[in-house]
Amino acid sequence: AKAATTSAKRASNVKPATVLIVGAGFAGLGTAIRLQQAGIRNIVILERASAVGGTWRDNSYPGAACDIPSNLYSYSFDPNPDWSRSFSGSAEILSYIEAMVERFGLQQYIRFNQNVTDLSYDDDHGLWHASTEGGASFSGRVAVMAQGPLSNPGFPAIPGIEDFKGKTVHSAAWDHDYDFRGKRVGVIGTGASAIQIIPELAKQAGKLTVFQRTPAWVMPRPDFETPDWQKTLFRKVPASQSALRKGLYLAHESMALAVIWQSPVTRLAERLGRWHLRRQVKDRWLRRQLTPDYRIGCKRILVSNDYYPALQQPNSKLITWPIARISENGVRTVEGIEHQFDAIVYATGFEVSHSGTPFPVRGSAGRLLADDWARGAQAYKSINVAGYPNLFLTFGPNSGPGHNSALVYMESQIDYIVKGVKTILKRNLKALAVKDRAQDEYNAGIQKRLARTNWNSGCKSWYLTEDGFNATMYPGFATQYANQMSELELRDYTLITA
Ligand code: N01
Repeated sequence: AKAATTSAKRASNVKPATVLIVGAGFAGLGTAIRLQQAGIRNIVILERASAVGGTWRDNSYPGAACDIPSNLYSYSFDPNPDWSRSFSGSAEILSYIEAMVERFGLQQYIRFNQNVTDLSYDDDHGLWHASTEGGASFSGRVAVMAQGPLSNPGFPAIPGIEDFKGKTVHSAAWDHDYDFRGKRVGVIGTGASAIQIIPELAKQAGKLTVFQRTPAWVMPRPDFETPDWQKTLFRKVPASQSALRKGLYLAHESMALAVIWQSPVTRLAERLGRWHLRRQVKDRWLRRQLTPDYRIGCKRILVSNDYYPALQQPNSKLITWPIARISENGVRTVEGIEHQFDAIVYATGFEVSHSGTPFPVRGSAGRLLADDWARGAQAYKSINVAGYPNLFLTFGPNSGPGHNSALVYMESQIDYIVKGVKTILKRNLKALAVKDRAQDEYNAGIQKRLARTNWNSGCKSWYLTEDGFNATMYPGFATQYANQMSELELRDYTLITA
């Protein structure tokens, strides 16, 4: 009774939005645009920072860029004819997002500096309530979680990290005031972020030491400046840009054959990776250190033309001995050598929560999402969770793309959310609640398909939990994902009327 009184009080304090969105990155803003286009304007977006952009605001390390071509890594409903390169840098992507906010008038919806600490469903009123760090509360009939799956920097569990007396920097929280020029710099990690940072740091650092635990598959990067005639063509004939996007989409779809499953394309892709390594690294010893020992696709495939050359600069060095600890002065490896540094860069990825969210999410009758997901995250079509009515997830369980643009998946999710909200409004529902049975059946199918994928072929990656459960990736083509999201199948939901 006490909880009901408290929630009623909270509900009376705040005028509920129709849709409450957590996060003003690509997903949250895209959702707001499509809702607005569908005539739904009572929207509130809660953003923990003081600016929009999510990943592309936070990842501003030198060399930060997208490894998916810009014409595919942008919204089909907001094409940009002016991309300066085939693979744009993070600053240009952030400008695209900022311009999108202007173009669609999204500022009115965004509440900045509102870091959500709790999201709870109130069964009595059919409302979601969000509490934020500063003590404010917001509510909405529908809640959309768009806080991003990789939004908090992750530091490895290496002993002694706190002991280091020099400068510590994480790739996802770059310190632009620190001057790396002439310094002794250690980089930990050789993933997607590291291979972009290393070539830039190699230009600045006096001495650069890279600590590699697992060598990655690195492919050539077909990056070039966009010629002016192409920008003019895209502006004058928008269909030409759509055609290029379609071509890029299909080319990436074919990559699924290499990334997700074992096929002749997998072996072809491995040959291309080995050819790239042979062409760029002549030293046999170094080549051996850089040769991956797992099937391509098991971890994220990297693309770079300047990573291998950067490792061979006279001021660079690759260390493959495992790290024993971080000391006051630098990094000590297991064979007992201490490498001394002025700065250590952690390109070690993100905190990945396989069993919850960065803040507590409470569903019907106070159930906690972290409890429901204790044995691995599960959702229906990656987007709704049984017991959490009117809640929609972007990049929820098993929606991760290994081979195609995240924005393609995002568009499918956003359009599904719009369908859900329209259904709730049109039928004047208190709630749309996915059925347990529908969620279980969906997940049984997903896990069966996952068992046969490359992600389970023996490597360690952030895609998997410690015990090998995959709640991250979607085991199929983007086209299959889009098809499953194209229809809101009402038989899989309980429709709760007011
Ligand atoms: O992080 P990661 P990331 N000792 O987790 C190493 C997206 N992204 O930031 O491979 C030593 O991939 C770890 O080693 P190992 C993309 O989805 C996209 O690079 O685990 N090393 C690895 O080398 C990507 O998948 C773009 O053995 C340790 C590295 O740190 C995701 O973000 C660009 C260690 C972490 O690699 C994450 O990428 C960048 C330890 N104790 C990122 N712990 C685009 O362009 C970890 N490592 C779209």
